[in-house]
This record gives sequence, C-alpha cells and structure tokens, in this order.
Amino acid sequence: MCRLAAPFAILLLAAGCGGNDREDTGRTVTVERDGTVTVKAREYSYDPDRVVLQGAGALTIRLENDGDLAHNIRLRRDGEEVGGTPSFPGGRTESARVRLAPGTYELLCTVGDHADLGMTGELEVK
Ligand SMILES: [Cu+2]
Repeated sequence: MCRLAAPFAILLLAAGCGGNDREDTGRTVTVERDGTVTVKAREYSYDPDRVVLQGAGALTIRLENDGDLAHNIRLRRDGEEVGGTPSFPGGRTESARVRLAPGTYELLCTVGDHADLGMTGELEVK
C-alpha cells in the first residue's frame, strides 16, 4: 500500500506546483479602513500583489518605484478605472487616495505592456 501511495503523493505535489506561470510574489497585505498600503514596483511586478482592505472606505496607496522605468498603479473594477497614481520615474514615490466600495478590483500598471509582463495585482474590499 505504501509503495503505491508514495508515487501518488509525488504526482500530487508536482501537479500543485504547475498551472501558475504568472510572475508574482504571492504576498498579501491586509490594511485597515482609512489606512495606507505601500507597494513596491519594479520590472515587472508589484510587491505585495494582493491587498485586502478591511471595510469599504478610503485607502491610500503609496507606490515606491524601485525600478529603472516609469511605472504607475491604477485600480479597475469591471474594466472601469477608479483611481491610482500617475506614471512616474524610478527612484520616486507617489501616493493616491481612493474611496472604495466592497468588491474586487484589479491593480495594474498602464505603462506600455507592463501589465502583460506581470505588473498586475488584486485588491479586495471586504
Ligand atoms: Cu510599469
């Protein structure tokens, strides 16, 4: 029985590792309502790339551009932009304050094809 179970377990592990070829850090940060979240941008990812806001209301997003290129962070819900920072060069930090209803928002960099290259994330408002 054990001789059969071991290869099966290895197969499960291998399957669990596949299926996600998106370049991300996988880090989630939880923020209180009216709080501030600091996100680091570089080519081509956000850290954290998942933010949870505890309750509808205001959120300040502070984007630290640690990259060499210009980046921004924009919020979209159902394809519609609801705010974010302007694009700005590497080495600088910009903040944006947004008011958010409960739901799931997409985070993305709208410079060039950065979003396609991995500069995306998710914001959930509980
Ligand atoms: Cu970018």
